[in-house]
Amino acid sequence: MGSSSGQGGSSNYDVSFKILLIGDSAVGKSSLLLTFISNSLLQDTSPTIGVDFKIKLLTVGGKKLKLTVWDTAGQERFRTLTSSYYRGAQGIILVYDVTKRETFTNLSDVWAKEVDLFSTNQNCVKMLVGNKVDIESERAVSREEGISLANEHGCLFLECSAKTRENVEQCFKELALKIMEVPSLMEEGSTIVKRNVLKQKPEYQRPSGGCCS
Ligand SMILES: Nc1nc2c(ncn2[C@@H]2O[C@H](COP(=O)(O)OP(=O)(O)OP(=O)(O)O)[C@@H](O)[C@H]2O)c(=O)[nH]1
Ligand SMILES: [Mg+2]
Repeated sequence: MGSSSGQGGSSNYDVSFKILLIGDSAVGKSSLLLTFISNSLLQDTSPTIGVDFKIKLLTVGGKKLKLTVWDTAGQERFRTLTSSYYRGAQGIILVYDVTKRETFTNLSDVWAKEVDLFSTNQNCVKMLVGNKVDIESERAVSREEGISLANEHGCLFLECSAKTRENVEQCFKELALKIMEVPSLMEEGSTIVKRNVLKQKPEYQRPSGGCCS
């Protein structure tokens, strides 16, 4: 499946959205993204330095989407760096680890506040994701608590596992579907595509064949 590199040309998709992954270090943000992008089994990841991003083309609700997913570092020393990546995001995924209570409480104490401070899109769609449900025996946050926090902050909610792939694709698809229901966000996503088409035009019109020997 088309996953990397944005060189594919804008005719390959109808809309383009920017999605941001945030949450404490080691909750599995990079793992979720890798699982979503590739078909390989969960690899060992190192903590993200600063930020990374990956591109995925997929079809949702009959539309061809280009998702640029920004994977931020959860470690506190990168916090000031991370703030600039909120700009222009249409969707934000707030991730916690269902086996580590602190990562859940930090969503209210730290991450939701960051979203309010730095998000430039008023209508931006948020999603709360509880990861690592494969280690059910170590669960420290119940599904009900997750749902209730999501309601409190007006977020969508899903529990998933980057290890078993359970619900991973759904996270991104449900978020994209919701973004597509918001007219202003949908328009933004389409504008980006139009702008790219214009940008690429001169290149397409360049005469072929060299002129110098
Ligand atoms: N059992 C299990 N382990 C997971 C899952 N997702 C991630 N992990 C493990 O958790 C550890 C941290 O995962 P990362 O994806 O690096 O975490 P992160 O949120 O990107 O961390 P930072 O980049 O520091 O913010 C790794 O050892 C992963 O293999 C999961 O669903 N189940
Ligand atoms: Mg990471």
